[in-house]
Amino acid sequence: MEEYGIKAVTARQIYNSRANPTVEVDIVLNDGSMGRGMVPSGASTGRYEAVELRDGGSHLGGKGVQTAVRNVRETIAPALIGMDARDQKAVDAVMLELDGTPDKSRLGANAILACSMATAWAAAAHTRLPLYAYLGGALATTIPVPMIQIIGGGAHAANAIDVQDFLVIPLSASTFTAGYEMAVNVYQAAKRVFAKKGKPLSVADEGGFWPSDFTTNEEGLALLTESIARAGYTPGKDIGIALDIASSEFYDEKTGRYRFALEKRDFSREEFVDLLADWVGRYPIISIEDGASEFDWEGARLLTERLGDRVQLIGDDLFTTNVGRIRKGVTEHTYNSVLVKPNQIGTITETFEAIAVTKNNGYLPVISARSGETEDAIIVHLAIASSAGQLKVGSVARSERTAKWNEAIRIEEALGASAHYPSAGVFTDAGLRIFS
Ligand code: 2PG
Ligand code: MG
Repeated sequence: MEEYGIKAVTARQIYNSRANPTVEVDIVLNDGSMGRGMVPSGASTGRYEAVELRDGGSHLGGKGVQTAVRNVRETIAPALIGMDARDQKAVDAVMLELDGTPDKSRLGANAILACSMATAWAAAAHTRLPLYAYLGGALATTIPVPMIQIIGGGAHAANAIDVQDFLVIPLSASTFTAGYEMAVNVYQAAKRVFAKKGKPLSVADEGGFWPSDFTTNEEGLALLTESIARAGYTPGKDIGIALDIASSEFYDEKTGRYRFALEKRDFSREEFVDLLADWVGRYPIISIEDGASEFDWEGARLLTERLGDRVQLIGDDLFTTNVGRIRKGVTEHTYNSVLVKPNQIGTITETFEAIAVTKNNGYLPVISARSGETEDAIIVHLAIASSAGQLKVGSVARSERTAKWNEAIRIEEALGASAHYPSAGVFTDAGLRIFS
């Protein structure tokens, strides 16, 4: 028996950071090497994401994943046993074939991804390499620039405000660890700014502050800019602001209008583009995600025409880590960046394909966690293995978030002088005029 052969596949239902069930898979190889995959889950999910299979019914609010677990045990495991764990592509291909649907709705993308992740971890353990080095090779030394949430709204804060994420990106740090420290300082400063303004302090799903008592969405921008300054940094020079508008959540497909419920205001696509451009003119915003709805390609194109030379425009719901959709974006000059979430597509192989297509077309990949997370830190390894350059994980608080950030600190230390941290170069090398 070959030592790298898959010997056992075990699946179970565990729970994520939002107390929802999710799939966990352990894969053991003949030599005893073990890998574990734990699947994350979104709240503001895109319509075109691969299907997360949930049991339905009344038990656990219908969110159980026992069907997906059973699919691993009964259908996937028998097919994977005996396969070479080092052949990630073959393992993923077998699962795609077993599933046979374009959206992985038969077996569930959660069942498939857990096995795909576990295979990668097990093979890395077998080769005695850290996962990033196993997947990426000796030259995979780029530590990603972090995009870190300070205020969490939208679907992650019961829609207390409409905009979902107010984030910071360090621009003047020369290492990941130093950049991360800057974000930590901003987080602590934001805590003081909230207190000074008499705002109650609680946290949203990804560890950022919950926007209680806000009267406008713009208030989040003002508060964040003030927090950056209070932490001792120059907004726009040391630290840039990123927004995830997650606008699909408040876009009305029938009327084609964007509605800020908090402000009781709604906008045509042109007006919404105007609003975002106005914000970019008045705040140090260098990145905007889902500034247009996943159903509004024209709005996304308009936004790109308007801001695409100086702001990173990320498609999350619009692209759903789907190569076909990313290619459509490129052809139609829509956005200039892609949010990459393994569970939007369902295998490690397809995740890497999405990153490759993104880069080959001159778009910027941003590897991302989900709002419902686990202690698994695989996305850090995927970001480094693929030299993606950027990573979005949520805030600097809560252990499912720090599990990732702390792993990046460790890897930067382990790589020592070989570590490459692109800092603001990730944007300027792509031709974005973020400092003008
Ligand atoms: C997003 C993610 C992470 P969710 O929209 O980018 O912030 O949220 O996982 O809920 O889709
Ligand atoms: Mg998003």
